[in-house]
Amino acid sequence: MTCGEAVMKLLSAYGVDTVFGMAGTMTLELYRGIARTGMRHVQCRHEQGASLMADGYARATGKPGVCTIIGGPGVTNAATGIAQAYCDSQPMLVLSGASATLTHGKGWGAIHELNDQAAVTAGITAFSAMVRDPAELPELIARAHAVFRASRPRPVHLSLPRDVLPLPVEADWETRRAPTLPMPDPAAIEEAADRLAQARRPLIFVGGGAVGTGEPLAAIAERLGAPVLCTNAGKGILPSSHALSLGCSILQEASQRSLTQADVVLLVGSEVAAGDHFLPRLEVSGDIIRIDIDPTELTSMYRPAVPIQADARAAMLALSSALARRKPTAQRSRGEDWVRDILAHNTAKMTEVEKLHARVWKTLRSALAADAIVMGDATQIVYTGSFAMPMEVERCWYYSGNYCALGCALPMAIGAKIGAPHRPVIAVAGDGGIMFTVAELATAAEERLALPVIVWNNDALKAIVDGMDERQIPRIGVEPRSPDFVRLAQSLGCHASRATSADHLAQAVLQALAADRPTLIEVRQDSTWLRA
Ligand SMILES: Cc1ncc(C[n+]2csc(CCOP(=O)(O)OP(=O)(O)O)c2C)c(N)n1
Ligand SMILES: [Mg+2]
Repeated sequence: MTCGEAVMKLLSAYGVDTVFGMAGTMTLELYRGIARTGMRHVQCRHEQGASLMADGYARATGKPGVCTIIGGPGVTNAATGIAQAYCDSQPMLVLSGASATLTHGKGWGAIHELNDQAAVTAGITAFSAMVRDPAELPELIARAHAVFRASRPRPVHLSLPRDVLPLPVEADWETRRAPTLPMPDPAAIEEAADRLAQARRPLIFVGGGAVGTGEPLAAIAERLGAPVLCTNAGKGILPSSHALSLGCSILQEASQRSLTQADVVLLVGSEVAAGDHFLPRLEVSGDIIRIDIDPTELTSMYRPAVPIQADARAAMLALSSALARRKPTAQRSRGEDWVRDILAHNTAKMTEVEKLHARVWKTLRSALAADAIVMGDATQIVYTGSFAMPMEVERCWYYSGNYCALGCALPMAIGAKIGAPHRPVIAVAGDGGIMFTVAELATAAEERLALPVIVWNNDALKAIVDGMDERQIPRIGVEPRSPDFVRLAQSLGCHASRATSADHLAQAVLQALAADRPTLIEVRQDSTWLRA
């Protein structure tokens, strides 16, 4: 067995059955391993596609997304998806090739040479290692799994030099058990329960780290009568239809104000990234109780009075039972009135363009089952969607406002559809964003994915146009000429159409979800039907 085969065999034993990649001469032995294990290999058209697909796969399945890429340009191309997964705490294993060990640091001009390749991704991974000997791999891969399963998940990058991958490996490598999760300190839970029970106006704010805490979250919110705000990553943990849900409305004024009105804020599994609220910093007036698996988050600018480092689910279950033993001051009905009031204020303040966006979301919602996954790009319609697209189920709405990389939605949706083939998945991107990764439509067509890809076309990089107009800066480089999206998609092997009415859009999405290939559906912002 070569080292390349041994690595893939070990990953297979850890449960990896799909990899996203682009082969090269330096990674040939990895492909011998892929063949040997019978893994599914999804061939991207650009390594940014591979890393973003791996990210989308991780979001849809909860399992690490794996990519196999060459060193040098493969790594620099993949960097965007790796960095996004880092920002959004997603598990991802990047296996890259590398030039021969002896050439490292010499500047001899080896093919795909990248000075200190491990360092290139060090800042966007939990760890990045250059493997020098096959014998290092069982420990490094066990360490990657420990990061994915027992801490804040983040990408891991292993560089495998072209002279290491063909080396012989005699014995079979074995998997190692993942460490247990950190449990909450009982004294801190009691203190948190005391403070929450005594609060007059408690409020709860949950992020992606709170996924999986649905039942204790609802129980705590109901016991306290506390409104629940969420970030984009936390959408659906408490269903949007719950009377205490404020949804992901943190972009909106009345929701932002609520954080200055609450006397105690329970903040769970979130760094409160600026990409979710577009402010340098949210103002929070009351005492903060924070639960986070990452101790470094607990010292950030959202400084907690009670910092609890723990697995969020374990901590929320403990907090819920501690609260069941106390009589809270706040009342459920008051909390529900407060939520109604905030949501009404938010709705009254919506702009005309947001109302157009909301019309599209309403149509999409009507065509999609509750467990459908929506992958959003950095486009204005998705910013609005964070509050205008309700979600009843967690892990269904993804918009990476934090890294905010144009082009992420299509490859993420491809990865998600491959990981969760029986669930509806759609991508929503702007006319600017779709062009970054449009080549991956060919990947989706080749994989025969029933994937609707909505392109919100306003003939502009509108978010930037608005910024320039506001500051009276001439519009430079923000009105690119788009291709004919319908013909472009068709030439890449997809179905395609342009929405002519709300009904047509809903029908087109339903058809696309049952089609034999992806379908690009263009929705023009200047459509008269949107204003009808
Ligand atoms: C990789 C990358 N480059 C640049 C930007 C800056 N940027 C943010 S939004 C935006 C405009 C996007 O245009 P489009 O996709 O058409 O969406 P719209 O704002 O028009 O809805 C740009 C250029 C970015 N977010 N990501
Ligand atoms: Mg646009």
